[in-house]
Amino acid sequence: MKHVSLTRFLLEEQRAGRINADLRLLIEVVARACKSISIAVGKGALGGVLGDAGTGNVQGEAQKKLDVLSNEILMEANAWGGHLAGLASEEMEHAQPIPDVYPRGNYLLLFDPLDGSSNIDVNVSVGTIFSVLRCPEGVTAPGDEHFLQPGSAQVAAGYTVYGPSTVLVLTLGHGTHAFTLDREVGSFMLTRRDIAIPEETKEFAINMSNQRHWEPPMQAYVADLLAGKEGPRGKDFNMRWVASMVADVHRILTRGGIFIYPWDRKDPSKPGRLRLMYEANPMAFIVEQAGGAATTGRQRILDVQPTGLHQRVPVFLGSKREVETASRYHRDHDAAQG
Ligand code: AFP
Repeated sequence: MKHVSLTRFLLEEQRAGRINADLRLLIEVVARACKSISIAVGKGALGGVLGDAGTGNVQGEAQKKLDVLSNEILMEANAWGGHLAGLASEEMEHAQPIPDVYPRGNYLLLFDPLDGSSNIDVNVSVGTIFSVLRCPEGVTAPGDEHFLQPGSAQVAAGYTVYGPSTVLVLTLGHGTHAFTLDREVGSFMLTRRDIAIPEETKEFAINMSNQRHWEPPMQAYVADLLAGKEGPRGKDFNMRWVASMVADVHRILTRGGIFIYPWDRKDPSKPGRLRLMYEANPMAFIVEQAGGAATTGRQRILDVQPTGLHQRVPVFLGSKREVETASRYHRDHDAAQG
């Protein structure tokens, strides 16, 4: 079967009037950067890029060499194209306007250059997550505040998972589609159009080691999952946890499930681990466009009004009915609290 390339897919989206030339170029540039990251990740120990970089990021986390390299690849690829006004990254404290020497465009790009870093050295799938917003009218040198738009304002979002195969998953607001990297040709080829997540599931993804730190509705919800057929859910559930969000989300896009990183009292100042702007928002857009749902347990993630570039939110995403069930435990708990 002859697959359509990402280049042709984007051209057809432009001809259909769903994207403009600048956004098409932006997605092509990000995809090319992901190819370079895939090659670097794929070299493993032979590439001299495993292990720690000996530096820390704004999150106070040790950076892996590949974190820094992936960030540099995405920054360099996007600087000269003329399609962007600014970039923001998990690895940089503040947003960066495009340097004056280059023409500026109308889009803002946010990314987690290499999500799942703790899995790099043990050869488990990692990925790149990106989100695209419009630069506000009249702003030529965007600062952090110009990026603080709700997820519903995204014009595109995607991730690339570097696993046994390298797959770019993309939404432009008209469905969610998957492109597999053909390494011989060096092109991403359309392998799944209009992905649809099953509405029901028997599989959940959560880091159970945090269980004692969760709030009561979360404890109740997971206890009912674990009670299985004999419990209130009346069915047995399976569990998966890769600890690379891109890998867990990709499994859910492929066969359904619910992914949860809830608030926990390990560090009450942080509402969970995942960042809103370049992890939760793009993944929520992708999942909703595939017929799934994404909430904080109490509100739709895409409706959250950001207050900080690196703010965190609790994340419940995946099969629509299951996300609704998990969110209902939280709403019922809050109602009972009065
Ligand atoms: P790293 O990039 O530091 O490995 O974190 C990955 C991540 O942000 C997300 O991809 C995982 O779902 C989550 O953290 C795993 O968190 P735990 O290590 O606490 O399970």
